[in-house]
Amino acid sequence: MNDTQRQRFDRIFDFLDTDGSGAIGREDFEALAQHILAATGTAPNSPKARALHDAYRKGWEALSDAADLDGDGRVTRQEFLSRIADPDEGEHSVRRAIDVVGQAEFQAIDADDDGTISHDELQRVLVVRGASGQQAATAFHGLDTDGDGYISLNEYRRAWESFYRADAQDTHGESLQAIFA
Ligand SMILES: [Ca+2]
Ligand SMILES: [Ca+2]
Ligand SMILES: [Ca+2]
Repeated sequence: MNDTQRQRFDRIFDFLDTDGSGAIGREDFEALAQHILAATGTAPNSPKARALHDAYRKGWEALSDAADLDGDGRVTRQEFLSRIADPDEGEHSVRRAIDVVGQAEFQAIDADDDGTISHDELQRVLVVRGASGQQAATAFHGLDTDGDGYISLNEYRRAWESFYRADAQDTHGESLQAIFA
């Protein structure tokens, strides 16, 4: 992996290790689900909230299947980095786990369930996470690659793929950095 990829993978790890304990556990995924529910104002017992919790639980299972190499129920930074750069794109890959979480996150941010993320929907979440209105606007325009004023699930996923590749021209991936700021 190159230096940019290493930095990004470290950042993804730090994002997932919500309590900064140095290892990702089931409780971190529960905390992530709680954070996104709070940031989007989703009612805790709604079907949408339950679906989100399910998705994060599946994400954790996929991550631990892929990267908990010593089977102790935690994924350390070393375990994470050794597996995320693996080209295996199968069912039990770190990327698959993050894709599951990313899709759940997309659905949570899509507050009105119209299948797209509007500028207001993204801004609400990013501002709760500490971004300025300007940073949120920049992130939105970077993610809305076809410029139709909405972020589709495909646009969101392409940004992730670009973030992973970390090549020279990945302005889309850069936009995701606002989410991990
Ligand atoms: Ca482990
Ligand atoms: Ca929407
Ligand atoms: Ca769009």
